[in-house]
Amino acid sequence: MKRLLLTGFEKFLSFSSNPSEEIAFELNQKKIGSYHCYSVILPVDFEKSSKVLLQTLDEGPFDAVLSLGLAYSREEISLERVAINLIDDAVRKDNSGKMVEDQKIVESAENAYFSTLPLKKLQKILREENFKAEISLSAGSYVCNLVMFQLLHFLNLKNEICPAGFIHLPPDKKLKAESQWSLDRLKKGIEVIIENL
Ligand code: PCA
Repeated sequence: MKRLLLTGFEKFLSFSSNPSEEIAFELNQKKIGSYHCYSVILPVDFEKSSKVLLQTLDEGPFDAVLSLGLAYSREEISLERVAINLIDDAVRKDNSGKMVEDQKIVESAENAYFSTLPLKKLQKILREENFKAEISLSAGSYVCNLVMFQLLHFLNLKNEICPAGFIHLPPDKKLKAESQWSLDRLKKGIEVIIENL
């Protein structure tokens, strides 16, 4: 069976939970479509997130890699198209209390990488199944973008060609009362994505 690495993030800032962590945790060791899922929860930390991710990728190869994170202000499942070689957040500290502004993620690397997930196909299938889904042109410049960039940079260096990318999740109802999403519905959306990679 094919192997899929699924990453989520621990809680950060003042949020009481992170749906990406809960979903990665619940799908760990599950068989979905043609994949067996292996989940890892990443720290929301500019340094440690990359370390844990790269160590895990070294234990590969994986046939697909899906990274998940929370985008508190978004309302749809956001299929991220591009990761940029930049950390720049003048407002948000990471979980170690560190703030980073205007810094490259990997000095010698490309400025950006595109997701290798079949974004258009995934958006179409999600919408057909009544999940609100958008293709996003920015994963931000905080820890999620950093992880997406490190993931695509690693695969590029190793010449590993597989579906890989990042998905931002909207908050679930437990996290934001006005949200249209239950955690279960978000999880179902991720399962639909995995089934169609
Ligand atoms: N979301 C943050 C980092 C961790 C997470 O779940 C982000 O969008 O960068």
